Amino acid sequence: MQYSPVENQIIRNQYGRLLSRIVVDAELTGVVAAAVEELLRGARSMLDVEPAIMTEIPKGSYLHIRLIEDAGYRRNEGQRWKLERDAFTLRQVQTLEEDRLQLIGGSAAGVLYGVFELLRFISLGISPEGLVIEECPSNRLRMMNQWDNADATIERGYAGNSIFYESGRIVKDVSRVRDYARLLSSVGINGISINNVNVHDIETSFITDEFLPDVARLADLFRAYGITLFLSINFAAPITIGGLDTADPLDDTVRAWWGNAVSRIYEYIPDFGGFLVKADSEHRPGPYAYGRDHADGANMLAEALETYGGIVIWRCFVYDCMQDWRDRTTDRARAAYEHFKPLDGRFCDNVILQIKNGPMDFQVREPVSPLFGAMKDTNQIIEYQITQEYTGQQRHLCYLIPQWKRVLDFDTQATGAGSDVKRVVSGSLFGMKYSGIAAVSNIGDDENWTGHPLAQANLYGYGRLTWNSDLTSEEIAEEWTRMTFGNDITVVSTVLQMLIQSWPIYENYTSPLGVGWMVTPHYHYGPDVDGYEYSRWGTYHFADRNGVGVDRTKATGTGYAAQYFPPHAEMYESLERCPDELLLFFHHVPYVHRLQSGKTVIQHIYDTHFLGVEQAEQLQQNWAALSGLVDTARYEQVAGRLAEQVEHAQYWRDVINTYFYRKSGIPDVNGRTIY
Ligand code: GCW
Repeated sequence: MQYSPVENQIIRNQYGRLLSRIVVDAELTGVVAAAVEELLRGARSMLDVEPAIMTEIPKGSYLHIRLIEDAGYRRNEGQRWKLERDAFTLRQVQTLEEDRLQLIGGSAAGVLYGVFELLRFISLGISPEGLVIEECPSNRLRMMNQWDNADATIERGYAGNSIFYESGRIVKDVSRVRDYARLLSSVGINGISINNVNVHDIETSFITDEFLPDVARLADLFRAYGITLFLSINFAAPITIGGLDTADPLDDTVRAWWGNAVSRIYEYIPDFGGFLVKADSEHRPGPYAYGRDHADGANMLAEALETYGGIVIWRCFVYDCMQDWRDRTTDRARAAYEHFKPLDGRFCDNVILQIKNGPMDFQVREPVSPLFGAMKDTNQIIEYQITQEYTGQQRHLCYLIPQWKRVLDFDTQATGAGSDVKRVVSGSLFGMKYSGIAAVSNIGDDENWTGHPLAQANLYGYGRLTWNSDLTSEEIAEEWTRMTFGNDITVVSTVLQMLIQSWPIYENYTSPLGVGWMVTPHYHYGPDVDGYEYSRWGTYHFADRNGVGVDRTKATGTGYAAQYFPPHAEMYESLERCPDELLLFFHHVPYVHRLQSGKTVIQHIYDTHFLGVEQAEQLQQNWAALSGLVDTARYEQVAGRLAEQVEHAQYWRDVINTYFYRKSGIPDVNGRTIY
């Protein structure tokens, strides 16, 4: 959204002609007004034209914006999450008399998305000649989750403080939030929950008259960009702020309390999206305290919201966080499936389960959650983490789109071949009413939004992938790079390559072969191999002098592997067929176990850790070669982060290698320095 001036004269003239006159066949209010304003901003800046907005069709070249079926959508609020309403077409119509670019949106939001597509094309230098684009998003709900707290801190935030809050209140000056809404809508995001899923004291009151006027201000702002506002709620709110002595979901007074709370919210925000709920997870209150289950809890809220078209998004990140490390029968990876699979079919229509990727947490490498595909009668969406909690905290470069794509492309085999996760979450596999993707945001009030300037690619890419799950990681990275740094071929190819290589590089020098963790407890940044080994969090690697890894087989381990459909269950169960990259997630093996790659586990650990550091150094050198080709401010920011990454990768390498050398006593065959 820099809208840098277009350098290619042909492209500039073509679009300059078309955009000098814009006919808008729709009321210039709300989302359409925001779309047109954005278009003007882009046209001025990229093409140096001042478009004339007209209602009559002119002669010659022009852009024609039309909105079809908006009335229908407005009449029926239930249509809000329909895919078709976000669709748009963009095509050039050339005859002897006219040269027209035509943008037709299926709703005001469709017009907005079409405008952003057009701006993207201009900025990427894609000619309007013969353009025929028909776009409809892959997913209905394209959600952003803020983990922002009212005190302006952000849980797992690595880019400064919150742009939403200051000193316990919603900010007065919302200009930054408006820019954020623009950013999000430019990549098709259509829902946002504005507060942390860990709902603390102040945020519990967001659903009261004290805060609702302010929440409504934000809802107004997001609405103008086609984004629906949600709140995370505290399941114990009836006690904490309602003065009741229970939050039992089957208690009539509790149900009435939520009914009132919800009707009050809709007085302020008529198109309020609904609630995001973290319950019975990491000490958050929930239905278990009353002997009820997650369906009871979610359905109670769903019934309150139903009259208004609201929905409940209920998180499946439920596990025993007070586990005894000596208890080898409990397995955190199994937890979500065990808690939720038996409830399939019991949730109201307007409940959606939000399933975290992966089954443990947001580690650098995990298998896909076996819950995908396992619930045929339940709305479900996947949860990604854009903020890099376990992937370098925006100090290390880690482009996450390839990781997310692997998950979306995973064939669960739930109904035979072709049961990809992307079809589960898009709702097409089981014909679900609600479906989609959610992710935890990576932005804060840093001037560049994401701390690491290149981490913006993850925010951008998340939206693009969610809009169109068939885009490749490379396509997304290239779009972002060119729109961010211009079309210089050296810059584009270097940044593109850096992004694409970054996730495997990060994996190389951190925890090996899918075993995960080995991070400093609580902070999750640096290496601490045994940091969580004897803790209550259920995150162990079981390294001893002979071997390492978690036995999750059915035959001898925790049985987790059996949660998958065949043939995955058998593949993960088998020591020979389990993919190397996940070996230690599924098996406990001797250090001398030979991987499919031919290397022993211990040699693989040494090799990848030495290699990872060399690769990080290479990233630094590649970037250094762009000195003078990228503006100084961004050049230096990235260079600074890469220097830290290299130093820190060396630290990871030495800690991990030394740990395993000391445990195993097996030297590196190449005799490199291990301490
Ligand atoms: O990964 C863990 C984080 C917590 C987070 C939790 C969750 C919001 O360390 O900070 O809490 O996941 O997803 O609920």
